[in-house]
Amino acid sequence: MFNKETYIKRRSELKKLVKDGIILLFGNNESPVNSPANSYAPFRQDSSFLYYFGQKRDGLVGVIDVNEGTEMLVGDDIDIEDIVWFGSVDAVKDLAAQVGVSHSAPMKELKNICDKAIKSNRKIHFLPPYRADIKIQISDLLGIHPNAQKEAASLELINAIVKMRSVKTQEEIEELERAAIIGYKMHTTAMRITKPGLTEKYVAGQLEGVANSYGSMVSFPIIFSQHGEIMHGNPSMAELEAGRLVLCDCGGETMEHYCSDNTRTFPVNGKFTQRQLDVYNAVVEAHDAALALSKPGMKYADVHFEICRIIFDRMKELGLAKGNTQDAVAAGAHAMFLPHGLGHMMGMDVHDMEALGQIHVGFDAETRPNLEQFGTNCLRMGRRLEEGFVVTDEPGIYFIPALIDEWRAKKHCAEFLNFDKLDEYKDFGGIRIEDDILITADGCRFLGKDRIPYHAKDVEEYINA
Ligand SMILES: [Mn+2]
Repeated sequence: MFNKETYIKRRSELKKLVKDGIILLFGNNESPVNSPANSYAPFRQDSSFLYYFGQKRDGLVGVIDVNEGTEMLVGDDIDIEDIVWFGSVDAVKDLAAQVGVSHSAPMKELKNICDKAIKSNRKIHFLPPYRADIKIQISDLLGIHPNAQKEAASLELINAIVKMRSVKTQEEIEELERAAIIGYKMHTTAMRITKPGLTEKYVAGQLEGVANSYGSMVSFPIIFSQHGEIMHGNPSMAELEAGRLVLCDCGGETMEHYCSDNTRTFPVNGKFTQRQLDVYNAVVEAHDAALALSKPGMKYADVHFEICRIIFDRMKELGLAKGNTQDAVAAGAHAMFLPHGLGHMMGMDVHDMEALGQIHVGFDAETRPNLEQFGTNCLRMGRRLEEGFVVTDEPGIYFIPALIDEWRAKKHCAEFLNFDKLDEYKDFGGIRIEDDILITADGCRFLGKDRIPYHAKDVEEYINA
C-alpha cells in the first residue's frame, strides 16, 4: 500500500467534496467458486475501497462521517480457526492504524451506526453495488431492496470519487508504469511462443501465468483468439493456423491493483499477407493519429470520430466503402468496421470506475453520450481530456459476418458500403491495436518503458528474431 498520508489526504479531500452525511465504502468479500471455502483467488478488493482505505483484506467496510469528520474501519477480527488455516492477520484496529484511521469496530456495530443515521434523517452515501452479497448487506443495513440500490446510490459520492480517481498522482503513475512492464512481458511472450499447432488456450494460459508471476493477477480475462472480430472472444481449444491473424488483448495488475491493457494482432506464422497488411496499416495509422491528437482540452469523442474518418477513408481505398466520409461517419456507417469506442479510462479498474456508471466517468454536463446510434452508443469515454488522465487508445477494424448480413438485409448504410466486397472479408477476422496513454501538460505519452512492437515490420522482426 502507499504511505498512510496518501489515504489520509484522499479521505480529507473526499469529505470536502461530499460536504454532508455519512459515507459507506464497502470492501469486497470472498467470492466462492463452487463451495463456500473454495473462493476465486487471488482475492480482489473493491477499487474505491482500496483508494481510500488501502487494505486488501475481505470483510471490511470504511465509514466516514463527513459532519463529525471521523473515520472508522469496520470488520471482524479473524479467529483461531482462521489462523490455523490461513495464518495470522493483523487485527482490524491495526489495519485501521496502518492507513491513518483512528477508529475501528466489529461488523455488528455497522447496523447501529446506520440505524442512528436513519433515525436522525442523515444522508447515507454509498456506491452502486455490483456484487450480490454487498446488495444483501445494503438491504439489511438500509432497508433498500437490491433492485432499487443503483438508483439510490449517491450521485454526490460518485461524482466526488470520479473527480479524484480520474487524475492520477505521481505514485499512481509509477504503479501504472509497473503494470505496463507486466503487460509488456505478457504480450512479448505471446509473440514469442505463438506458432501453428498450439491451441489458443495454451498461449492464453501461459500469459495468465506471466501476469500471476510478476504481479497480482490479470486485469481482465485474457482475449486471445483467431476470431478477432469477436470483441471479447475467449481463447478456445482451436489450433492456431498459419496464415491467420491472432488478436491478443490482455493486461496485468500490480500488487497494488493498478492495471495495464494492451492489444496486439499478429500473424500466427510471423508474416503478414498483403491483404492483412492493407487493413493492419489502417489501424496503425488510426492508433498513431489518436496519439497526435490527445491532449488536455481535447474531447475524446472528437478524437474517436477523427479516427473513424481515417478508417472509413482507408476502407474506401480497399473498395469496401464508398461515398462522402463526413456523411458516412455522421450516419454511423464506420461502425461496420469499428463498432466500439476509441478507449476508456484506466487505473485500478481496467475500465476505470466502470462500476460507478460509465455515464459519470466518461461523460459530463458538456459531453453527453449518443445512445441512439449503433457503435457510437458503445463509447466509454467522450469528455475533455485533462492532465493526469490515463486512457486507452484502441482503434480496430473488424469484419463481423453476422453484422455484414444484417446490414445488407436491412439496407442499413447501403449508400456507404460495398456489401459484395465485404462478403469477401468474412473470413478475415479482426484487428485491434491498443496502448495506455497518460495525458501530459501539452500532449500525451505511452505508459511503460518499452514499446510492445506494433508497426508491422517491427512485429514481424520481433516474432522471427
Ligand atoms: Mn481496453
